[in-house]
Amino acid sequence: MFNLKTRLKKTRDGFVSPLRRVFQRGAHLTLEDQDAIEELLIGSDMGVDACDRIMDALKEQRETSDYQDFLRREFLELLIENNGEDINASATPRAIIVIGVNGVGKTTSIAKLGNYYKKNGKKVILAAGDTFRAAAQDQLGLWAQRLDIELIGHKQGGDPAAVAFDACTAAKSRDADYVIIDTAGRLHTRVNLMEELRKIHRVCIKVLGDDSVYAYLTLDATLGQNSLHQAKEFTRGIPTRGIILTKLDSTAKGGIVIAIRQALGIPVSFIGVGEGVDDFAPFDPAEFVDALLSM
Ligand SMILES: Nc1nc2c(ncn2[C@@H]2O[C@H](COP(=O)(O)OP(=O)(O)OP(=O)(O)O)[C@@H](O)[C@H]2O)c(=O)[nH]1
Ligand SMILES: [Mg+2]
Repeated sequence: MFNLKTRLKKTRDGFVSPLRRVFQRGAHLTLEDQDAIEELLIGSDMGVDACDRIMDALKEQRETSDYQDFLRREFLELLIENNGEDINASATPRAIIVIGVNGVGKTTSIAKLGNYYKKNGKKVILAAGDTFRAAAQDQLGLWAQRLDIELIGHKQGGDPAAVAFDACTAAKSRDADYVIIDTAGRLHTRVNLMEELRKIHRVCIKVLGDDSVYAYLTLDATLGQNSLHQAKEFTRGIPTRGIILTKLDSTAKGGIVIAIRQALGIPVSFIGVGEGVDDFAPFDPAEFVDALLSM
């Protein structure tokens, strides 16, 4: 298992350490200190609302000696409880449609998620639903082979909804727990893409029922605030249970975790902290905040 504190090094160095230095300047915060804190909070990509909330709380706080507790409490409050999925819930198979713009890490995250479920004793099937990009199926196929997980795919240019249908049907007949469906991040037009995703969703529901189909939206932590706007478009029309936040190891702006929760109202369910299949874990707010703030 990776060390989360080490993986968050960029955010710790670029955001938390400078923040700590401001708090340690003196027993009381000057106006100048407050400005510096505000600038660091905004710079972490946590969003204006979250920053305002912390600054308001800060102004009531007179002493700086317990800043560590203060930050922990404020960050955790903004992340609130994580309603991640219960992998022991009984109704299976479940279909997970992994959506998000191109390059954010969907295919890699599918391999990681499949590996995670498999390690937890679940039977998994992967579906190569990105039939648009030429190498997409091969990429997922390599992961499937390496992880010894069954892959359902058609030829390139085929109908992704047909792939999803076959995968869900296979999952049902083989008594699998999860079918995880890859999708294209880009088509000729945005409208086409959203239509295609909704069609995949409808087909899965037809085979497995309403309650057993949901999406995980993949977001790239290095893209920051910009990606949140696009995210809203993706989640329209497809029930999105959670966010898979990738590349947290590659950004100094880990505050984005807080902005996501605030802006989308969807919890971060899993985080990616590297390119390897094990560089992945369910998101635990307390563990995250502790790794961020620990000395
Ligand atoms: N550092 C780091 N790199 C990651 C992480 N997740 C994915 N990547 C890398 O991001 C790149 C893109 O990943 P893909 O999984 O191909 O992304 P995708 O969303 O499927 O891309 P398209 O299929 O083109 O839409 C690859 O080089 C991955 O290794 C992560 O958590 N950390
Ligand atoms: Mg892909």
